[in-house]
Amino acid sequence: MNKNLRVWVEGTIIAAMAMVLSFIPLDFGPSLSISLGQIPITVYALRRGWKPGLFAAAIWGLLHFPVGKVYYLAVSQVLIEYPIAFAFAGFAGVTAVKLHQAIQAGNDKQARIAVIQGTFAGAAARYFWHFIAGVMFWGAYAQWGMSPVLYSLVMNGASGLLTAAATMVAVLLIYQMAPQLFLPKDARLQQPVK
Ligand code: 218
Repeated sequence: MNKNLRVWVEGTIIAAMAMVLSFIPLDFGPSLSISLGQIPITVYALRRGWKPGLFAAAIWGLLHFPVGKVYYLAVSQVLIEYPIAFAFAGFAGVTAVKLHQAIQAGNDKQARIAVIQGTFAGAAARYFWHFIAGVMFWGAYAQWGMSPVLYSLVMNGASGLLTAAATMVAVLLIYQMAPQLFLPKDARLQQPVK
């Protein structure tokens, strides 16, 4: 298969896997949740880099519409929370080159650090947008007399950290079991290390 096409096809399969994982109910009310779909997206972004990562994550966000899994408060809120916020999960791939170099150099510790950093980058980039949407649109849900900013920070901060923690555990296990998954034979992120 054409190399480019292979990357895109992998991305759409990953997006579908992420959408299936999103059906595992780990929601605690409308504002707090653990998002397991972040796991395959993070693996893929670390394997293929952040650009394909953004693509796969955006497809994951868009898939929420046909399956009817969208929290709707306003058109602009939906645009921020689905195409934009989800796409930003692909930024887990910012450490892909570092990870590939570490695996090629046999530096296991450096590889794990790259996995952890990428995982947090993806979760932080995504939940930043949920935080913004939370301040703008979810203030009416604020509990315990919190201001909209504090409520959004607490809820999206907790959701982001829980999601990052679950993703980190899963992706480190996947790395331990199958490190070659993160270093495809047709990788074009960088020249092979001489
Ligand atoms: C304070 C607050 N509450 C709820 C939301 C909506 N939100 C948060 C995180 C993730 C998602 C995507 C679907 O799980 C949504 C819609 C918010 N942004 N802020």
